[in-house]
Amino acid sequence: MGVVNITPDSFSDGALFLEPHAAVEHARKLAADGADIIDIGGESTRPGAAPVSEAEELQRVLPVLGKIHDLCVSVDTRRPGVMRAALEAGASMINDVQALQAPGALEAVRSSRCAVCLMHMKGEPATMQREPHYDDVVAEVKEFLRQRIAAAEGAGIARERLVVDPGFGFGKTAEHNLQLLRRLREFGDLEVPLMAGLSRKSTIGKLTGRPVEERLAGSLAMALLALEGGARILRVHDVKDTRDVITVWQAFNES
Ligand code: 8Y7
Repeated sequence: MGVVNITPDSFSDGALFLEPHAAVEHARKLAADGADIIDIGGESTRPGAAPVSEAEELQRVLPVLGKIHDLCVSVDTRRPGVMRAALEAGASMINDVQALQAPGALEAVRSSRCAVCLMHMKGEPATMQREPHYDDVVAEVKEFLRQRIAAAEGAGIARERLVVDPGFGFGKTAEHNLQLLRRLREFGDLEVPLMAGLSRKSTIGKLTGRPVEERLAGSLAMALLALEGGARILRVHDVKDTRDVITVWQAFNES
């Protein structure tokens, strides 16, 4: 999954793709580089990011979606209104960092046949990195995801449509993120495909001392570790390089 942020303040590529034309071009490049899914988002969930109105979010996402509906597009949103509009405009997947907890979100995706990513986040984006605490991060994240799978199924969303994601960096310290990565295999118990987003994240910065534009090697190491832990969708900025990691890993695993 290749990331296209249509925001003025993303930490990884802020404002690079705010113009619809630039975003479309970048999406096409990521697809050509080997992304199976393009994830587009119009709201930055970075701590301290400026809030975005629903109208503004729609205005960022829809013009881009309209020009790439030949691709498999995921829309990163927490808003039911944006989910509905995106699905109407041809989105194949909804990637919700709030796991369809907003009132009306389950209903917004139910009648579609889209895939859904249910991600774990502790707290709210603005404050989630203020001393997050867990007794057992893996058990707690897993239990949350188990409950959200049940909520989705209960609302009539077939299990076959679901993907889960532990939400690296969303209300987690570097140590929490490493613990999740070490024990990623345990998420296999949930029996839905696992997605992981570690690309360029601050844990890599913390470990290597590198600024965001120098985190490619760290991101590729994380990608390989996530694959080894059972992740089957990697949400990344550097598609071409991550593809090579996947190719090598797949060859290694051929008996
Ligand atoms: C993730 C994500 C972000 C992630 C899923 C960033 C929208 C921060 N991270 N969605 N979104 N998983 N499913 O660093 O890890 O790209 S935004």
